[in-house]
Amino acid sequence: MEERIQKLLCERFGRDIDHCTKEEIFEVLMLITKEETSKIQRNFGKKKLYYISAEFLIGKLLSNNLINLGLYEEVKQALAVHGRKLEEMEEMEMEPSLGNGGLGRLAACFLDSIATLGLFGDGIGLNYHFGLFRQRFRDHKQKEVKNPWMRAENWTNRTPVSFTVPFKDFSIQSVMYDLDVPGYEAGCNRLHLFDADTVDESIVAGDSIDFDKHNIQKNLTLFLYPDDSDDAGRMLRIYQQYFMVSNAAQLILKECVDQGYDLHKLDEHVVIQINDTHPSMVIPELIRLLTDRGFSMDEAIDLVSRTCAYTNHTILAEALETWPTSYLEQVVPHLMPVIQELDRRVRKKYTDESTYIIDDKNHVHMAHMDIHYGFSVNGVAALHTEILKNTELSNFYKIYPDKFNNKTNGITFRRWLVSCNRELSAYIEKLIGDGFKKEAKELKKLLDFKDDKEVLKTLGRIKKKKKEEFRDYLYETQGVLTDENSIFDVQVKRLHEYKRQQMNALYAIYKYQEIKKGHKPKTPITMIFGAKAAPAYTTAKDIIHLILCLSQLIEDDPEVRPYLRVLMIENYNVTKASKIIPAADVSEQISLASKEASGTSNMKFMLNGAVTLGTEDGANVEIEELVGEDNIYIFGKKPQEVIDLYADGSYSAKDIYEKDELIHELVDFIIGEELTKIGDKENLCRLHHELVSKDWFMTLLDTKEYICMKERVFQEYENQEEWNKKALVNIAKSGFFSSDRTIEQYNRDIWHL
Ligand code: DL6
Repeated sequence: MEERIQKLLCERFGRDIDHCTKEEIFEVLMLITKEETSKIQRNFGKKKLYYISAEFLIGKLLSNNLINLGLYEEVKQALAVHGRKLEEMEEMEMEPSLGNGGLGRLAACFLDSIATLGLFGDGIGLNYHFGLFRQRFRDHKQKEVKNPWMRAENWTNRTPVSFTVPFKDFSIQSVMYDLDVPGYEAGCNRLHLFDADTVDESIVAGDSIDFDKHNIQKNLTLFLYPDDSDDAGRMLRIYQQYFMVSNAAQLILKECVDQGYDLHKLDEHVVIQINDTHPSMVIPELIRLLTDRGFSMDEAIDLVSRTCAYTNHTILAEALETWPTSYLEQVVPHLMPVIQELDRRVRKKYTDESTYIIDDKNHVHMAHMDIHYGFSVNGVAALHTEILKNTELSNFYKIYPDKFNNKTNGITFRRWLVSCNRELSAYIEKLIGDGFKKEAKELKKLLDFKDDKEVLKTLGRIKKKKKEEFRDYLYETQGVLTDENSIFDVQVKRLHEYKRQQMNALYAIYKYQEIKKGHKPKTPITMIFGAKAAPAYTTAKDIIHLILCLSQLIEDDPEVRPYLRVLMIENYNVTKASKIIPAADVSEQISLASKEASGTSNMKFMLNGAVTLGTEDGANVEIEELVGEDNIYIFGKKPQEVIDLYADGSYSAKDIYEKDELIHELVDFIIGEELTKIGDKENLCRLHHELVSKDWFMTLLDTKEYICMKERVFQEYENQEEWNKKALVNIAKSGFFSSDRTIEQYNRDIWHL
């Protein structure tokens, strides 16, 4: 390996390893990894899965791919001979900006597991040039700037595959870029990312995320989730979605024809997983393409319905997409007759208007189309699927009880343990062997060490080491020095009111006031946040402002700072997740019960030995069932209580605020002198008003219980042996959340590859 690295460095840069920069070495390692991946066998089969998703949050690939190829140690040693560190080269890699949150990261974990299990399945998405914005903090506020992550030499390969995608007034010629996805000690699949040569990065002004939304040829694949607060932005999203699915549909048919398959048996050779509603237009597009090839409408609809399966990732109405027919007429008029025909058939068969595809306001409900014309509908955690069946989609469940099924999410242990926590992974391997990397349930063997004091101490030492590493990382990247001897209490996820970062901020206010009164915690507490807010989501941005103001207030207060810190990681992404999750003691999963479909960071924290403080929501429920109530802290109203509160409209934040002295005081602190002299009064007052007069996601409902439970968590942390035992039980029971298990279930129940 050493020779090979040297040879390539000399060929490309005319220098040997001792004289090359980290960037140059990274580039050569990437080329070697790509070459090695191209040598492994491609998975193949008579039937192929196409996983279509607007997001693939794949993260950096070097170490992950080296691990999967079994080359990590070899490369590490080859570099070490010259005093160079693989970790330093990894830092040179730009993280691809192809996703936003859990949905996109799930798609990436799934690709890893699909390849690892030797299943024949590729991903299809878009090659966003700037992807999701990069977050900067300025004046205690989020500022969005563009994220130019692509480099001339990168992981994707341009292919000759190209399709013509028709829009109303023009068509666009696509280009397909491929990225190899090697499984762990297994075969390889691909992620196909579509793009267009007409796209022009120079139309984005400076560092900003502003551009001409009307110039589709130039802007089509610039950004993921372009601002949709105006018509042009919404229309652009339709252009993007159609571009993605038209390419997907054309690729699928081409591959079938190339294989010599009979398209009349499409469903025997193809299964399409529609990841959330962004790819839903693949249904009418495939029907259109088949009828163009002479298929009758009846047969085309029947075939496509037996080929497509839909995953729902949210019950939030705002995230269940609907598009006005007038928009679709302006962008893809050729699709409208198909959509109208699909709707007409539904109306003919069913009387329940709530299940129609086109409603009386002329909006097309994408999820409705997926459910009627797909053969499977799945939720992403047991509770979520039950809520879909009994509440949100109950009218559909009545019609199609057999289509509904649950597939609890999972994460790949290769990235979220083996790669991001090499120390813990190595120690587990020492205790129980390395079988857990492929058979995650083998982690259960760790329970044999539950009462082994040495093992528990070692777990504590590993945690401390990961905290030290995070301390160094945060200092290098943000200039903030954390205390590795403090408790790391971590909430990292997209910023949304339902996830209730604002409730966590109220705890910070509570603790600040307690310390001011002289009630100091035994062990200092570091509250760590990481979150991006959608650029047009005002309340979410106000919550970030509150957190950053609190952070500043405490940093400047010598009385409080030794006992409490509030820190926010800037531009939270996969790379930063892989640094903070192994270092966390407490995993904050505090969404309003019934609102978080699953959550996947809860699983990553658990696997790395953090203990969950959470509500009865999403996959927290399944974590609790596995670890038992002694090894998790659950608080707050139950999902059904919350559903009932919404149904009878009886929740009143104002009542709580007016009747409860403590809550009143905490909420008013937001607009008090301490914070308004640091922050922007307008933003803080707006947030205060939102909390008191609306509080749509019921923050104040659970705040007191949350504070009590969090106090208990910090008290119990003081008994380190007992705490480490909880950590061990969490790790031992996390095997269920391997995405290998999830994918086995998708394949067994839905895909049948
Ligand atoms: O299924 C992956 C992930 C879940 O773990 C999260 O609970 C859920 O919020 C997320 N859903 C989305 C879709 N839109 N919204 N909101 O990102 O999916």
